[in-house]
This record gives sequence, C-alpha cells and structure tokens, in this order.
Amino acid sequence: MFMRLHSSYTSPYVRKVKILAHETGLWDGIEEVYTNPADEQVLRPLNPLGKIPALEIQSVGALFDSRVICEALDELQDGPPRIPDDMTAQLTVLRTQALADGLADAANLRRNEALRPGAKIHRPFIDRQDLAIKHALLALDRVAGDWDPDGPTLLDQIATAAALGYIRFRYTDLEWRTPCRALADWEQRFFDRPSARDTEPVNPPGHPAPPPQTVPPHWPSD
Ligand SMILES: N[C@@H](CCC(=O)N[C@@H](CS)C(=O)NCC(=O)O)C(=O)O
Repeated sequence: MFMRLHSSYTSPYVRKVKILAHETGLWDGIEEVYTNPADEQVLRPLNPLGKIPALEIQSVGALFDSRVICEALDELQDGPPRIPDDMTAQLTVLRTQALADGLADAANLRRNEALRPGAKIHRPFIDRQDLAIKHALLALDRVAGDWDPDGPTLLDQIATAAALGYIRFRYTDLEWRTPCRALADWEQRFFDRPSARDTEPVNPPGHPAPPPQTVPPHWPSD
C-alpha cells in the first residue's frame, strides 16, 4: 500500500509518527518528503490546517494530525498493538500521548514567543508555557517508572520520546533531569534504540542553527 509522509527535520509530531513507523517495521514502505508548511500548493489540499505531519495513504487519502496518523499505522502493522485494545490500558496510553503532545505544544509555543525581539515578548505567556513544560515533565516522570522495558513500545512512550527529543534539541540547557529521575533513566535507555537514533532532529540543510531564545528556557520555581 503506497504511503507518503509529509515531513520536516525538527517537528516532534512528525518524529512521533516516524518512531512508530520504525518500531513497527512500516518505515521502509513509506516515502518521506520534506514539505514546507508554508507551501500552499502542496500541503493545503492535503491538510486544510496547513500543518505537518500529513500522510497520504493509497485508497484512503490524506490523514493529518499525528494522533490520527499513529492510529492508522497501528491498524496497518502486523505486530503487537501499540495502542492497546483493552479500554483502561488504551485510555492510559492515550492520556499520556496527550500529555506528551501538550509538552511539545508548550515547548513550541514558548520558543516561538521567545524568538521575538525582546520588546515584543509577552512575558506572562512565556511564564505560562514554562509552567506547562515543568508540570508535563513531572507528570511524565510519575508514569515513566511503570513502563515495561521488555514489552512492545507503546504509543505513550513513543509520544514521550518525540516530545522529550524536542526538549533535548531546543532546550539543551533546561535542568529537568534532577527533578525527573525516572524519566531521565528511561530517556537513557530509549534514545539508544535505532528508532530514536534514526529520527534525531537536525537543522535543515543550508540553514544555520537558529538564534538563541531571547528569554532563555528555565525551570520555574512554582
Ligand atoms: N496536533 C498536530 C500538530 C502539528 C503541528 O503543529 N505541526 C507544526 C510543525 S511542528 C506545523 O506544521 N506548523 C506549521 C503552521 O502551523 O503553519 C499534530 O499532532 O500533528
């Protein structure tokens, strides 16, 4: 079945889809194209929201939002489900996915605001995202200890890896590992997996590293 993923070099949502595709053996059957979300001609007809990831699937059409794409890929793969069938287990996994996606959202929003010239930055907005980042990491830390290192990698871990990978990439100096020991231990194991190594974010070719954020990321005290 033909599948084409509209991708980017740095998006945590794209990375979530890619890690799942690697973990389930689907990746080799997916054509990856780097699509600039600003490219109205290509992306808008596939996703009216103009966002990546978008996945074209033969006889289905274009799917968008990483959550929907991950559900589709999990249906299409032959191995153990990465979104459990049992209702309680499934809702637990989906809740953690929402938490991890929310961490990526807050980190993305915060960065966009913090890249504006100093006078234009709305500091309360930054402070609010800092709180979301901190409390999302603490909440992920509380569940990370329950993850079975010997079981199949479920979507909760995959979404967490994608969001945490974005924090590692854009928030290099954020001191989150001391308050989040269980998450940091899990991070050490997970980022050694081929699915994580093969999907590391990189600056797009020909683009120098972006400028540092005007308000440097920090771990808020309250
Ligand atoms: N909830 C969406 C978020 C997708 C998203 O925000 N993608 C960003 C890239 S990280 C994007 O395409 N932004 C371009 C824009 O909003 O114009 C998902 O999970 O797929």
